Amino acid sequence: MIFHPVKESEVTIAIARAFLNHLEYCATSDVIIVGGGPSGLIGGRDIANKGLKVTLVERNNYLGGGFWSGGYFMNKFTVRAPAHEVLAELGVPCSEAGEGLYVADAPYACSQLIASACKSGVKILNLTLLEDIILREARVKGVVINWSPVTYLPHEIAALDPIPLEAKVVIDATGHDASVLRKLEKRGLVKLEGEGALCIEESEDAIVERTGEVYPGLIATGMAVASVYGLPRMGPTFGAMLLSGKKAAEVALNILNYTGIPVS
Ligand code: 48H
Repeated sequence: MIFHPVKESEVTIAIARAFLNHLEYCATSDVIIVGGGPSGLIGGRDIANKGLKVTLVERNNYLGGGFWSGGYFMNKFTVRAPAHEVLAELGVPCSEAGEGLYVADAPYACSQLIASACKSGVKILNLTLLEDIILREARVKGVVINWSPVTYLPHEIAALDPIPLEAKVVIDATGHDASVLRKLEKRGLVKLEGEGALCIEESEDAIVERTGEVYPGLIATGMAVASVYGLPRMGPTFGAMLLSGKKAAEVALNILNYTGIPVS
């Protein structure tokens, strides 16, 4: 026998206990990130690296969002300087494809980014859909989540109530969907302009510049920022996603400092 003998029930109990601890940890976070694409992963990593409690909610079973491929069916992506410095920091090789333009391997970059977020201490709830938000005293105070597959089943079969998770700050990193912001929009609390047409030159700077708090307690990052302000999209160049995520982390840390909300 190569492997140590264990009873089948021990396997189930080990998983159930570990998940219960995990969920209990995620129930109160300093920051909840919704969306596990490039902006959410890097933002979460930077915040967790400061010792804060970060939970990342992702509706898919896998993390990475649109970062697994560059565009069309091609698994290479580009960044413009200075975002190549973030790739270097993640240990992702890239080559110069033109002046200030770098190309890298998407699966390599995506897996390194996921690993760095996990190593920093970000706790992941995958297969988990943001269903609603917690709103109190005109401030976003957390999210309401459910198991993703439930939403694809008829209501008669899956009348399953969601559960709330509290946080001091929530970051909408849900990309083109802007899923968290839409929960505020449907209550008339923010207005979303909708994404503009593609213009690489303008979009990347604009997205990083406009990354910030859109409503008390809610920060927008990545492509969600384009949906709020009607900014152009940029196709398969990802530098703005990385720098926007980093800026969202700075904004979150700032909010936690200036509001004096104690961090865990
Ligand atoms: C839980 C959810 C929910 C929900 C969505 O799309 P992403 O990769 O987002 P960004 O902004 O980090 O990066 C955008 C980039 O991938 C891209 O699309 C670019 C650069 N496009 C340019 C262009 O011109 O098209 O990741 C968002 C993640 C995904 O994994 C979703 O599954 C997840 O958010 N998500 N998770 N609950 N309600 N909605």
